[in-house]
Amino acid sequence: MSAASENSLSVVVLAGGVGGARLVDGLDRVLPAGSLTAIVNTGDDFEHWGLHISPDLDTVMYTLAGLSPEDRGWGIDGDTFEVLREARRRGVDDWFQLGDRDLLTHLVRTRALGLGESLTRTTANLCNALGVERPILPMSDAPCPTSILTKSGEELAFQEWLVKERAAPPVSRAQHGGNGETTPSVLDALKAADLLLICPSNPYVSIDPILRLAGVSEAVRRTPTVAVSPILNGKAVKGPLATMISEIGGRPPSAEAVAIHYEGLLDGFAVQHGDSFGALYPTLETNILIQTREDRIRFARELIEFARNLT
Ligand code: FO1
Repeated sequence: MSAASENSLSVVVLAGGVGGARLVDGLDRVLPAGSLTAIVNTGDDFEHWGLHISPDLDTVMYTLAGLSPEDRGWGIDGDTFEVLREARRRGVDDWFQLGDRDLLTHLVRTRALGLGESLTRTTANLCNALGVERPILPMSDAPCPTSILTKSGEELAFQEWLVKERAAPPVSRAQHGGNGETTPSVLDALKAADLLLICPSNPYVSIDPILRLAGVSEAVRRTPTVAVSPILNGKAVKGPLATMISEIGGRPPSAEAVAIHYEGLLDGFAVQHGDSFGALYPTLETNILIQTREDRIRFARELIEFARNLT
């Protein structure tokens, strides 16, 4: 990496939901103002109750605002579910749990998008209202819906597969729709980046949707890039990734399997103690479980130090 000091490093993070949000939160507390940008997956976005829901953008936004529940990761801590209860009572779709306070985010977003505002601008306004100062950029302003092709040949919208079907149908592959375009804000952030970090998010449904957009993988190849493994000692911290690696990748879940998926893109990799596998690039082997705020800050410091020392 260039001789840029920690103080002047421009860091761009590619992030999915909960794992991404936790790493961004740690970095947010360690890096100086103006040096961190999160590019967030919108492949999970969908319409529900006529509202535009952006689960990953909201998870990162609520986490940086200090509003995320520690246990669940998504939604707002302490939220109530009166509207959901009423939906259930009236026989309205209730498989996706929207909290009462969380609902306001989707209402405001849907109204703004309906008035022709971009998702980038709408997200910035939602973040400002919650006091979140770091830029959170949607990967695209255009719809890029992820769908899951199951082994039985069915195609399910991502949230239907994940939440409604509880990720039960075995997966043949993830499909990424849309026009493949990112945004000028994303391209500017990538151009200015001294360091790219790939969060401990699901490679198939959180990171690949970002990497496939025009100009992104080229930026990853020209910029020092470090990924953090979303698999720790053979298990995913959250979600269906371990099973997906077996089903899509055809190998047992491991940090190495994730590194193979990112082949040709990485200059460094952070793995859990005991998960090193003789990679050809430097590996940071430490405690990468970042559930508590203390762990997020400790790990963010270790990761930045590691990345700065890459040659
Ligand atoms: N995940 C669930 O498993 N069940 C839910 O009912 C659910 C509701 C929900 C509401 C708002 C939101 O922003 C996220 C929500 N999530 C829910 C999480 C989310 O859909 C997924 O974890 C992400 O898409 C994966 O990154």
